[in-house]
This record gives sequence, structure tokens and C-alpha cells, in this order.
Amino acid sequence: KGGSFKGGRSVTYGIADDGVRLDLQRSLFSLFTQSDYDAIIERVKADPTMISSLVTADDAKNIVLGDDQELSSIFSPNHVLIFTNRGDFMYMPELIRKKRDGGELTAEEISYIINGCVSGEVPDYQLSAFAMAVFFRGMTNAETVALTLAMRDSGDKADLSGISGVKVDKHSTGGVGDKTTLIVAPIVAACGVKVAKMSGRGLGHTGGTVDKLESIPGFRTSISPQEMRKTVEMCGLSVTGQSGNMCPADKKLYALRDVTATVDSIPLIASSIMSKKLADGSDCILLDVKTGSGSFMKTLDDSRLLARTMVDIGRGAGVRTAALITNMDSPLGSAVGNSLEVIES
Ligand code: IUR
Repeated sequence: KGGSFKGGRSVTYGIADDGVRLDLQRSLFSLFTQSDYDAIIERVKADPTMISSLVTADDAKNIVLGDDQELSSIFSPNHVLIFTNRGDFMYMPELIRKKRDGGELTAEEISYIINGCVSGEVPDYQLSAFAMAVFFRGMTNAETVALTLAMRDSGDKADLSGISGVKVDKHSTGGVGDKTTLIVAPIVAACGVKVAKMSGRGLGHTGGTVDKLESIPGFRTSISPQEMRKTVEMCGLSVTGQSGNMCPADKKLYALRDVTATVDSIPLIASSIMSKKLADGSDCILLDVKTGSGSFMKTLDDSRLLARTMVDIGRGAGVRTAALITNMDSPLGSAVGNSLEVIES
């Protein structure tokens, strides 16, 4: 069992000599429930490369546990031990515990969580517990970057390489009456910079650009990547909704955060936003970080920290990234509501 043995993350299974059937004495493995056992055995059966050495009962007598307790005193003679020493065996309750207790997860551990999130191998209740552990303990920069990149890579990515010139994307952390994209994007395009922007829908009390645009009769925000590239080449600007399978890990995690009171966590917000921006494939990203009573970040200090975190992630991923912190203590402009905001813009 991880942690009980020298070498830390090694995991040990007892296998009965008539096949893959687990028959361990519970004393040492009291942390394991029957379903844990079953899950481990399924994994070993599915991926035999996890097994790096097979140890006979005789060999086992010479192996010493981390606390110097001899295995022979634990296993009956007809047992064989299988050691998995590859170090990449992950056990979700251990990862949640590590974060809960203030530890730092490795990039591999974070990838495991995100891959499991997409494949369904890590169930919602464990993801929710993970989100809550992050909410209370925060994340180091390295962890936040690893989470962002794992979510970026969890689905499709846009390929803008066929579009000539500098491609820029812009993102707002959300506010009331925030219609800046509708004004700024055409100005930037008119100056010769290509804007290939993917926008979101409303979130909580904040409006979304896609909803605003769809209030224009006949406006389509769901277009193919080819159509988007053609539009940008033709008029310098395209604003679309997020494509179907982009950042599915963020979609799932965000939905869980929404119903587990874990939305307003800086590393979770920063990684959620930046995973999508990086999957969009632009050369530059401009972030509009709102601050004040109408935004998710209520204080200037928190807004600064969120802006800094996102800029560091973007630059770390090799994309030119800058942020503005803008006031959201009152709605922007005088109109609030999808079609009214389009008309005002
Ligand atoms: N927008 C996102 O894309 N993700 C988040 O977590 C928040 C806003 I808050």
C-alpha cells in the first residue's frame, strides 16, 4: 500500500497463486475497502506493464517494510506479491489527501486527475473533493500551470496557423453590461490585427458575448473551424462560441465547481480561463480582469493576483499575454441585456 513501503509511492498487491484473486490480510491494508481492491486488480489486469517484478513468498521473507516489519509475518506462504514500482500508479484518495493536507501535486498527478475527469475514471465526488481541497489550500504556480496545460490538452485545439498575420484573443473575467468585445474587436481588426475570438455564454450574474451576439437575428456563433478561418481572412475578425470538444475537462470541472461552492478560487479560475485561451491557438492574449462588486473578484488585491497568475501561465506557455484590471463596481455603459447591449455598442 502506497506510503507503507520504502520508496513511497510503490503499491503492493497480494495475489493468490491460483490467479488474480486478492486475499490479503486486512491488518496492513486497512485503508483499502473491497471496492479499492477490485479497482486495483482491474487496473493490473488491464495494464500488466504496471507489474515490474514478481516476488515469490520466499523472496518476500527477505523484504523489509518501511517500518521494518517483515512481509512474511503478514502473508501466508502461498501468496505471491506483485510490486509496482513504476511510480506512476495513482490513487485518487491519496491525491485528494495530499492536497487537503497542503502538499504540492506533481504535474503527473494533476494529469492523472484531469485524464480521469475526462474518461470518467475519476468520479464526480472525488473531483468535487479535489476542488474543495484546492479551494482551501490553493495551488503553487507550478501546480496551476500543470492544471491549465492538462485541461488545454484534454480535447480539441484550434489551428490558426493557416491565418496570416498576428492573431489576438481577448478575454474578460465577466461583468455586468460588459460589451467591450463588441467594440474593441472591430477596432483591433481595423488596425490590421487578426481577431479569432472564442467567447463564452453568461456565467452566474455575468453576461456572455455569445448570448449577446445571438440576439442579432440570424447571427450564427456555431461555425466550423474552416468557416472561422475564412471569416478572419476575409474581414479580420470572427467571434464564435467554444467548439464542441474543446477543454472537456474544464467543462466538467466547471459544472462541478458551480454546484459545490468552489467557483471563486484563483487557481481554479485562472486555469479554467487560460486552458481555453491556450486551446484557441492565438499568438497573443489580452485579459480584462474585472474588479469590484459586480465581478467574481471583489478586491483589487485578489484581482491583481488573478491577473498575475493568468499572465504567468500564458507567458509560461509561450504566448504573449497581458492583463488590464478594470472597474466593475457599476455596469459598463447604460444598457444591460443582450440585444440592448448590441444596440448600444
Ligand atoms: N470563466 C471561466 O471560463 N472559468 C471560470 O472559472 C470563471 C469564468 I469564474
